[in-house]
Amino acid sequence: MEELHTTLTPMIDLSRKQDGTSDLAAFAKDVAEGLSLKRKDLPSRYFYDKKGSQLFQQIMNLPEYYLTRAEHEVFYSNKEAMCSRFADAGFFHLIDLGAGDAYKTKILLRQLAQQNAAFDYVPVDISGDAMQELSNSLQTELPEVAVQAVIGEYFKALQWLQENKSERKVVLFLGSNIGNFEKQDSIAFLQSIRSYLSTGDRLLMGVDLRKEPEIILQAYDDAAGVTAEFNLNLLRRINRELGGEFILDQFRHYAIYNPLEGVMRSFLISLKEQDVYIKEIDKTYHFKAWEAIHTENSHKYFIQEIEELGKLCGFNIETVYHDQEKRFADVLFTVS
Ligand code: AVJ
Repeated sequence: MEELHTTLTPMIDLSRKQDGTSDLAAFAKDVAEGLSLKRKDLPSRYFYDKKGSQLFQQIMNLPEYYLTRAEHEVFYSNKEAMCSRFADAGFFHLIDLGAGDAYKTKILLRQLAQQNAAFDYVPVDISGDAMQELSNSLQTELPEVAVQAVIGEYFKALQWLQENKSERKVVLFLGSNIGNFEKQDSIAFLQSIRSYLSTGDRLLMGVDLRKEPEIILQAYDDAAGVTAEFNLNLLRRINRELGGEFILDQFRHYAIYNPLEGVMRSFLISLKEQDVYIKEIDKTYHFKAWEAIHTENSHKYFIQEIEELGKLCGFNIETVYHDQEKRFADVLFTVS
């Protein structure tokens, strides 16, 4: 297949909402719902405003946050094997859900380019800025790779791909992002992904594995306090975008690991009894002293759990790739 690499393909922007509601209205609704619960709860997807994304970049470079380095090692030490699998049946679309800066995926892209594999790269991300930056950086670093960036939510992007691209697909869902979902939601998420794929397609999913509790705990409660900042930034975002009146130093970050369930949970705890007004919602929320807001779950898995999860959703394990210490796995599934 001949590709014209000098042609700049415009990015596909699926981020505009069809139903007339704004992102801000959805944020306000979710915050209002979450803070009205008996056990207060805020969705972790709202961590990632500009400041939050920067803090997450910092987290990935922390000595305690082993996940990113471990997955990088998995990719680096298995790139030949992974890429020859991907490319074993002709042309494919490499679809990167939540691509961001594609730091890890670039290892595969370089390998695939070196192998002269027939593919194009379809990074998907809700951040238009990130997709523009990634397209530009790939244009200089790997001009031989055809790139079609998509701005939008995962399922909108997958639906667009299903309707517009008939060729084989390899979907990447990296970085233990699956770990943020509750069990039921992870099943629904993977079943949805499966519904946009066909026999012969593949999924490569990055998962953090069960390990010594102290190691996990430190990854979410680092000495420099960056994770605490990241968690508290959610309140800062509510203040800025919704006119909230949270006083940040009247809350603290608290993280705890449950080894029975394999779940790392993060909270913001009110240090005293207080009322917090949020202008955009026009409501005041009461906090008792030591009352918590649950902000995030990060699941750690046994490979057997991942195998069962895959089976429930129409995926069979083809290969499990590990780092040397078996802290992290990238699991290659085929569509069953
Ligand atoms: C981006 C969801 C994989 O759960 O490890 C890092 C986010 N939260 N430190 C994770 C996160 C606190 C991260 N994921």
